[in-house]
Amino acid sequence: MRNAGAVVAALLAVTAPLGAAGAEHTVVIDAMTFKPAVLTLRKGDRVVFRNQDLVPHTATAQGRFDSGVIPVGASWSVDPKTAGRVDYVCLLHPSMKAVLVVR
Ligand SMILES: [Cu+2]
Repeated sequence: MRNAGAVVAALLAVTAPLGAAGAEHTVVIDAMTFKPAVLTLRKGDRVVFRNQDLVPHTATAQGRFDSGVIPVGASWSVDPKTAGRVDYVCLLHPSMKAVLVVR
């Protein structure tokens, strides 16, 4: 593909962190599972939830964050500001559970 380099550059520009703040982590949602099931990050890092499954999902931590419905092929991000263990689920499929460990 002639324009592959330009496409990659554009994608990097979109996903690069703003400013000198935190790193960016990705949680892939696929096969009714959050991967990784446990993700450790630092305060201010960004977590991008990318729905690569065949059905919509949410990433919801009561009292902390709620993505709302993430359509198939879409993503949503959050920047946890306080340290601690954050258990989250998919509201549409309560058996889907995972954890963010914010240091
Ligand atoms: Cu779900």
